[in-house]
Amino acid sequence: MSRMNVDLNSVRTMDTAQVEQGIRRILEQSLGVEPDEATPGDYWEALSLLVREINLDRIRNTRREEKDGSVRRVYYLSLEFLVGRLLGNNLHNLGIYHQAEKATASFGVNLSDVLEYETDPALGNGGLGRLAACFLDSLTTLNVPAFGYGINYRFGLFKQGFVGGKQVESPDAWREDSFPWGIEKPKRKQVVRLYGQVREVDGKAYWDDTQEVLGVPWDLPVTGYNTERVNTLRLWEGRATEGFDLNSFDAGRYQDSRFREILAENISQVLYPNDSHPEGKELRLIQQYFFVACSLADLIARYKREHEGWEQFTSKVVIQLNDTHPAIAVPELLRILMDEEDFVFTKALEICRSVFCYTNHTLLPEALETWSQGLIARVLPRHMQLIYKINYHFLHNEVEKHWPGDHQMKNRLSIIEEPNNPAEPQMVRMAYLSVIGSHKVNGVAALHSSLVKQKLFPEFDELWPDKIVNVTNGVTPRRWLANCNPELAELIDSTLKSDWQSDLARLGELKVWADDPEFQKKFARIKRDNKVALASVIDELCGVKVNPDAIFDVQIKRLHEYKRQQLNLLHIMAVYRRLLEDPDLDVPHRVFIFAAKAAPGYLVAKNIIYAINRLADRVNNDRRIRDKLKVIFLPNYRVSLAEKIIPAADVSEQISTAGFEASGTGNMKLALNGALTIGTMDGANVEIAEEVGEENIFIFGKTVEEVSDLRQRGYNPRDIYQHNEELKAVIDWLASGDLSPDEPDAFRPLVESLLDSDYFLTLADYQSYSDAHDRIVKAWKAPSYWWRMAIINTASMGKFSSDRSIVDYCKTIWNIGL
Ligand code: NBY
Repeated sequence: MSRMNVDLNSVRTMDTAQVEQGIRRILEQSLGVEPDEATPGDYWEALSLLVREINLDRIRNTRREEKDGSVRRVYYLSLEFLVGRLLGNNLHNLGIYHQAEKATASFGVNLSDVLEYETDPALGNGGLGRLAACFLDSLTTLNVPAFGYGINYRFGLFKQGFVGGKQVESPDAWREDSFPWGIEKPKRKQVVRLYGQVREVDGKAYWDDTQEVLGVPWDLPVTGYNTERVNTLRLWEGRATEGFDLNSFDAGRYQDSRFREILAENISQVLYPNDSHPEGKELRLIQQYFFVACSLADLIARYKREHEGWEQFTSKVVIQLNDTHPAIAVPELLRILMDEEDFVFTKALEICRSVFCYTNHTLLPEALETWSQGLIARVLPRHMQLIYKINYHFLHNEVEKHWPGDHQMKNRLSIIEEPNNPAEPQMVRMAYLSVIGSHKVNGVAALHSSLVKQKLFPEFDELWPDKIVNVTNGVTPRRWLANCNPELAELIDSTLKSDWQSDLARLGELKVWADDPEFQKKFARIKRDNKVALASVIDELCGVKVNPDAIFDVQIKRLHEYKRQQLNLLHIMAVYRRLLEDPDLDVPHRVFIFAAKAAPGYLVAKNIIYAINRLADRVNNDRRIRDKLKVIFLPNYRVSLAEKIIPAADVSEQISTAGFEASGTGNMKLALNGALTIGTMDGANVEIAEEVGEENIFIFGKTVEEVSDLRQRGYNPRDIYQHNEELKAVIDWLASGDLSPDEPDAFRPLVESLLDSDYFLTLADYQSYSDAHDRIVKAWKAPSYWWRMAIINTASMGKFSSDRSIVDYCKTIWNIGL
């Protein structure tokens, strides 16, 4: 194969011998090992380097084709990208998975073992980071020119282990393993300025006396399915500027000269491990500004290489802000336009507003980012001035025009939040800055977007009725079905004979097979194979043997009180009690599987993990219940573990308090793989129920309206506790210390949170949840009924492809024709 102009067809038609030759060449010439001495890890590296060569050729083609500047590019700014392992995904996308399988087999190694050698880069917390990765996959697949911009953290999200059932965190130094996907691009480095002060001369602002740090990009090629395009994920790494600052060193200001180095080396060290509570630390603000400043400078330089003048900027560039984490981009672009490019304020703001758009992922008040005015003014003095300027313009022109003379409204909508107590600092509301600086704001599921309009930003929605829109999340069917569940993918291929991977709506054609006994048998067989595979993972990681014929009931997501793993826990305790009371109870065997990381500072969440682990220990070793119940908490949940759990799930727990889960995306992945959902009417569950039909999902619990009514009437969890015998018994048991004899008060934080406030209405939804589980048991007992439902679930997930989400973004937000 020629090294230039590698098109997809010439890659796809590579035969096994060519892949084999490629592996041999790299083993011998790059890694210096003989094939018969190579370890599976060496094979992983050789195959990855081979794919990297192909990708690099193809990325050059993409760049060549875009040179004429005719396209509008999407820039997706996100502090998190949970890309997952890349080799298997790339082999699938390039259409050479089977050749690679045969080639490795010819060396006597198994490709799926080889793939396990790849580190799983955990450059994100949860759904928000994984969504960004699915979107890059779909942007590329849909042939949309796009860049992802983020940070190349040295330490990803911590590794989770359990010691005596308690979560312990250890650093994830993922880059210390070999990682052939990232390519350093020193020529594209940027200088970022911090601190200093602003001088004004003749009405022009000069930001001086700054500390400088370097941002060096690492590029990860992003391949798509069945497309020539290769997009780029560009991740910035902080470095000290070259050499010491001798001036300040000579002057004896050693501290100062070291300062830049220390600062620079820390910027990209570690991902903050919170998935809902923003960390108000100076370093976090610096991380945000650092990657925003590098990315904007980089995309402006690209624009200038392709275009003369600024006229076309707004038609060639669109910048999506993934939550408010990159919101400082608004004043940064304003600063560049005004201070460096001599635009007047109103024109500069207009440009900002036509390129930025903002995605909101949460309604939780404590999750909305604010920064103290004093901190921004110290770290980014010019930006603080510009935020005031935006705010003044917004309040005194736009708000004043719509609500003349209404001072209360100005206070309500001000970017600057006045403290209740004058001793407290003024806070900058990043969400307001993002709304005011963008042309579109979107929520991530229909229900969530309507709550964004009604509860979070009602005044903005009145002022700008077309600004807030919905784009329901989606997941890439390549990673989350084709790659993680190859047997099911094959069954679908052979049944449909159409390209469902690039048009997921095609899955709908499976519905006619839902009642077919032969098809059901095949579908059920695949699920069982996947459960056998997961059972061996469980044995390996937890030392517990589980029965693959049991119901595998899974709850996999970050640990948070609003996601209500504690509700699941209470119900399992009740099931266990029922079995102890009557060990002959005619119920199917059940395995409840959890996987979740808790933010290191979130004590109640950690307490819930500890309780589940303690219960698991008790249940799994109790001979009396004869294996009818097992409880598993898999450690260190991450993308690669999700890929093993999801294909093996029978039941998907999506049980958040209504109104709190913005969308959820695990719910989509699980249903796509034929798991039945037990869920509340929250986030995208509402749309999943709509797609699969009410009879194919187990809905329970209070709706958003009922939640707010109950709160208004005054909710007292103790009333429910007193009146529900089973619930009272399990909570008393939890409080008794029986599960933790060495530490009788161990579960007090959890018990107190349930009985004293129960902010997330766990007790209020308990009975309805338990009843829904009874319906699941009943359905499981009628296999033809169960598999019919499972097949309909898979068949109905067409809407939840991230390809559909990206088409929606293109149409309603980015104004990109496809
Ligand atoms: O975004 C999640 C939502 O909870 C989920 O419902 C939705 O499906 C998903 C994609 O839209 N949000 C999320 O994952 N958020 C975070 O991970 C996160 C991370 C950092 C911070 C806040 C939230 N932070 O403030 O530092």
